[in-house]
Amino acid sequence: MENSDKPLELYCFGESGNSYKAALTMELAEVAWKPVFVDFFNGETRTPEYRQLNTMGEAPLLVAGNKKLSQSGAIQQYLVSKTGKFGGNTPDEKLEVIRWVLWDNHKMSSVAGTTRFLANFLPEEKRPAEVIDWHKGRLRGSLNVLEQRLNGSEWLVGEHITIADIACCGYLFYPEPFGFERNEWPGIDRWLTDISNQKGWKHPYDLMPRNR
Ligand SMILES: N[C@@H](CCC(=O)N[C@@H](CS)C(=O)NCC(=O)O)C(=O)O
Repeated sequence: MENSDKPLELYCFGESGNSYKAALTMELAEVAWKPVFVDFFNGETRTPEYRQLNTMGEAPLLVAGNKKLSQSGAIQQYLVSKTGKFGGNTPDEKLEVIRWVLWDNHKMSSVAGTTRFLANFLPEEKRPAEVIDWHKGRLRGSLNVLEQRLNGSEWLVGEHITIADIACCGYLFYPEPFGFERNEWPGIDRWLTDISNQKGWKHPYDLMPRNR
């Protein structure tokens, strides 16, 4: 790590599945870290102070010594490079891992996160029913891709858990309804159980602070 006697800091909040991917990667890799609460629901990511930390205005943000890194996929790759864990074993596996992380960030977590936000965290009178339904359709498309891959394969890539699994599960442990019911997707359901059986696994609401 950049500075081994100081724990890494992760700017995050409990409801953030994107933050969860970084937090869970550190937890499973047994990396020392501590959360710094981002008050997303009161607009902290839009403040000039936060934009100075992260010009992209998003959580998660990892601070490791002098290094500041945003984008969950980049943070995960950084952790792979520092720990040698969860990045795949062969050159082909490493490439597959990147392929699934990119797919997750674009097609899985962004859709799941947006749908969950619109359907649960917006004030009730502002929730756009048609937009939510449209996103739920997109989400089912992504869940289908994941289900197909996990039918007959224990993990997304190779024989062990990788950051690809940790990325793709980012939103799937949350309890709020957003169009994903575990019992409809047997392959995904089995895989989520296998992830939650990993040593050190914690639910997002037990891993990161929240203000609700
Ligand atoms: N692709 C980014 C997405 C990060 C993201 O969208 N984070 C949300 C919280 S889960 C956020 O901070 N959004 C602030 C905003 O959109 O204004 C990643 O994987 O880290």
